[in-house]
Amino acid sequence: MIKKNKIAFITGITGQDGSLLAEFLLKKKYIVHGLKRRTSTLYATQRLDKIYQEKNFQKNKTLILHYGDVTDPLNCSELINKIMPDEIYHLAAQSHVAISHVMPLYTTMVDSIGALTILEIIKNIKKKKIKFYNAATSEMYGTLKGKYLDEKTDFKPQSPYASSKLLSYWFTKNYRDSYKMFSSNGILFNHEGKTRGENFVTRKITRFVAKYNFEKKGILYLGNMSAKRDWGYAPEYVEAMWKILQYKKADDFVIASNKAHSVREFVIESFKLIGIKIIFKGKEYNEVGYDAKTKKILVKSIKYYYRKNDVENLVGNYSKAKKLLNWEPKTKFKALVEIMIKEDLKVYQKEQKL
Ligand code: NAP
Ligand code: F7E
Repeated sequence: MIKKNKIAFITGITGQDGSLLAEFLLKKKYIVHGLKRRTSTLYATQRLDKIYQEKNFQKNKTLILHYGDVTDPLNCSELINKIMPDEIYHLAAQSHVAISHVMPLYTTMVDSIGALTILEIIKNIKKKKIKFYNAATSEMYGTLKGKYLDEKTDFKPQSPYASSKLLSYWFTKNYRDSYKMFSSNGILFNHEGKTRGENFVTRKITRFVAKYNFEKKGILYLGNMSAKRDWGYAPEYVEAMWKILQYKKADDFVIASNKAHSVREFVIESFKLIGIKIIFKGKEYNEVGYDAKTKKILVKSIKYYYRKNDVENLVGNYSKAKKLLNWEPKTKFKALVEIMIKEDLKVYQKEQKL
């Protein structure tokens, strides 16, 4: 008997995780369909360039992109009914916490109603049991000082992003319990990599440091440098998403590294890689980081980048994923910073040639 390739549908395929997941699933011989939004330039599909070589209408294609938007139920329904995937990875989101304070309604439309829309579509499909992965987040916990957060910890969201993701988490759980659907939540802690969005703090730092390495000018303006995050390496986290849907039953899993580091530590490690020792002095809005050798100020904390009700500290506990999914993070904090700095040094040089 010929074994048929599995079919996956990824919302948010143009994002950091969606593009990495597409690459991962293609290696596993999946046929991958992805939802992309209409944009005025083709820049949005840049992260897929490496794996997207052929034209969309060619036969035997393994990566197929479709125009759509998770706030458009008719479009999503038509696509899912046509594609009839085995697995849906729902990653589409307005994923920036600070921006969710500026656009709370839009964030909720995309992050909560988007998930509900897809769950409803799957519920109404009777001829196939489609598995559903929901991209939940550690932000749902809020600040719980000194705790290793796991699947049993209570949630206390502190932003429209976190609240809207919590709603998507509950919808995913409700549909599993009420309709016996295979719908699982991955509660992923921060994960970064070479293609991390440029306005998340890690990439903002590594891009600045790479540029500084060549230009030797400028100041890196940041917000709360005392905030601590449990940072992992994104390619390992998308493998966890896949493992969650291969598990024998639908469930919720924390995916983390079990270690937290401050934004300040991330800055120090990044500059170290270009041979600069940074020393910090001052507090909050008056904090600066300067080059130990030249005494030049290279980093400044400013009020503008401070968030309302920022989550101060997040550190996970991935024991359940280790036990049931045989998943463990491999890349440690310093190695992650090095991967990102090396990439941004290359990116800078490439950009200069354009
Ligand atoms: P990302 O880089 O911001 O990507 C978000 C994706 O969603 C992009 O493809 C974006 O399309 C798409 N999107 C946004 N609004 C949409 C809409 N209305 N309809 C269709 N697509 C839409 O996020 P990420 O870092 O890859 O994260 C993936 C998912 O995991 C998100 O749900 C995020 O909230 C969640 N998460 C991320 C982390 C993390 O540390 N990375 C941790 C926990 C959870 P465009 O390219 O057109 O903007
Ligand atoms: O902020 C502080 C900021 O924006 C991390 C998303 O993928 O992970 C991500 O959300 C920390 C915060 O990520 C700047 O206040 C200081 O305390 O890189 P971030 P995030 O908010 O943790 C979670 C798990 C998700 O689910 C989200 O989708 O860094 N910080 N100065 C700054 N942050 C930014 N962005 N820019 C600054 O200048």
